[in-house]
Amino acid sequence: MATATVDRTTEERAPAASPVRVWIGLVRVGTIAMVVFAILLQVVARAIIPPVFVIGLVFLGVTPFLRGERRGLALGAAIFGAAAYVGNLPIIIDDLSHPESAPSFIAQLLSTIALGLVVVGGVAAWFRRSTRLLRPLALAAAGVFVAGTFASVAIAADTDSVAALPGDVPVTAERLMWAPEEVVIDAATTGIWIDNEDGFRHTFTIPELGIDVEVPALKARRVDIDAPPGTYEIICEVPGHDSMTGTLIVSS
Ligand SMILES: [Cu+2]
Repeated sequence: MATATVDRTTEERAPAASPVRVWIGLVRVGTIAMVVFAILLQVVARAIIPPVFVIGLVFLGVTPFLRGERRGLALGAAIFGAAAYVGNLPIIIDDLSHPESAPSFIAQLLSTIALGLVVVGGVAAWFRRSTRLLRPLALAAAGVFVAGTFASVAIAADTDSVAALPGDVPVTAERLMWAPEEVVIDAATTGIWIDNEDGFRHTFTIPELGIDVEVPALKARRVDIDAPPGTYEIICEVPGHDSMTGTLIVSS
């Protein structure tokens, strides 16, 4: 008799939230993290990145309405999140395979985990799944983010910049552009020193000369130049960096 009373009191004091509400809460955590990601990535890029801006805006707009039993909205957010992830997959895979460029690696790790929460939460809410897996899922997500962030920061700290040599001509990668866009060198030039001021990696690539230098975020690299007089195209081979074109002019 006494036990039954205690049980009922406990139940009245802490009514169990419905699984649907809990899953929708998880979707909301994911959409808020996506808004943070969108801001973070664009601060790192110091530029508006249209797809990221739109994705951030959609999640910002939907977040206040992700409450109660709105399973349809949660599922819609999940489908949008999955489409956004697949649509940006080449860029995401590239960033995640380069932990030495810590700012972009950490931002994409955040987006991967955030979209994972949105998709899992939205689908689980729609199908009214039990919340048994919620705690292990949340712990795994937090663990992967913390471990990945620490590893990336450590690897980036261990990645050295290369100093310029006398006779090098400097080129800067900044806000998805080469500066200057036209690099003029002569016989006295020994090499090109490439300084990456962006929070993500670039490649300094001159296909005609077989030059392809990997330049991690916020690091510098150099390359020897020994080319016949002429004009050569400079590009960056990182997915989404089509705006990075320049010209190397070797004068006689
Ligand atoms: Cu680039």
